[in-house]
Amino acid sequence: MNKIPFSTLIILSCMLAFAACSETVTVTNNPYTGTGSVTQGAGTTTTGNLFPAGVRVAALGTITSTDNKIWSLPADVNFTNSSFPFASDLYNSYVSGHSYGSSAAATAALSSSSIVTVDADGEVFTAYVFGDNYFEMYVNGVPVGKDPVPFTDFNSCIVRFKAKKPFTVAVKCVDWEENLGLGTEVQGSQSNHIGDGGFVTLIKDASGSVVGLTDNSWKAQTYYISPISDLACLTEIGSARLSASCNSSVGASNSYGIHWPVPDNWFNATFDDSTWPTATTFSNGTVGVDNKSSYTNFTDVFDNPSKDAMFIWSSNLKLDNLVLLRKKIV
Ligand SMILES: [Ca+2]
Ligand SMILES: [Ca+2]
Ligand SMILES: [Ca+2]
Ligand SMILES: [Ca+2]
Repeated sequence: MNKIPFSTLIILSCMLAFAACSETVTVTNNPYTGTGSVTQGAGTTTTGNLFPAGVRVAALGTITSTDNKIWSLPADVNFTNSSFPFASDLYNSYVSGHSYGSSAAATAALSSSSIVTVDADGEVFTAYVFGDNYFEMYVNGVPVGKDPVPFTDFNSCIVRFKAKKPFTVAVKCVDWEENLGLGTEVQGSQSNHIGDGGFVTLIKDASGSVVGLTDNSWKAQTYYISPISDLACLTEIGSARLSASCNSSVGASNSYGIHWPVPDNWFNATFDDSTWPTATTFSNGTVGVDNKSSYTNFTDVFDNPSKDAMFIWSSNLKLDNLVLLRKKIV
């Protein structure tokens, strides 16, 4: 048998597998002029896996920036904090019987103990939620529900709370990462695939009327951007932390991350979000939910023709990995 050059073998194996051959990116050492803290390369794992049953490893870690600050990866979360309640399931393949076929079936299965009291004399509101990948929701500063599946497989949730209007919904959203600090995950032959985020909710009152939904009237601020292969691609206009000019096709083992401290009281009703950017909306196709039962079983709530909740995020669905959302429901 004739010898075949190794490079030819790689190309042949890519073609045979119908998989994309690995892309690479060169990391450029330009100066950073923004307000964040800069890290480079991978972080240190501190918790090996928050959810061992999951498809992807949902680890936690830390990383030190060039200004000598320590940052949590992918974010500080309350997943193991027993005082922060888990949301109920719309669709959760990890709990037997909880992959509901409709919002009505999921709602019918709820117990009254899942209702979190914000105002004792309030009415019961129901929020339907799909988050890519993880969320923690507050109402007037009270934790009302966290995502029971931090990374994948994709799930969806119901959050119920007793409150009085107006109330402020605040959500911490995390686009999780397998390669801590690098903002990437393994996909096919690509070891530094850049994952994306996305969050959608629709909120009904006790009578079933829609009182809130995600759209571009929400506020959205990013606190962690990664991967960045050239620090000169980042700009800021006012409080907006912009990365539209950055490479978002593939990451690298020596790419950069940008981090900002999360304000202590960001979830309270009194927090001033007036300077935050407004949320950007994204289509179902861009977020990529059209083939996910955890979304498509519930289009009666998420894609209601007259009250269509939109996927929202900060301005960069791929590179912004820790995003805080806020909206006052009146
Ligand atoms: Ca999830
Ligand atoms: Ca994701
Ligand atoms: Ca929708
Ligand atoms: Ca991402």
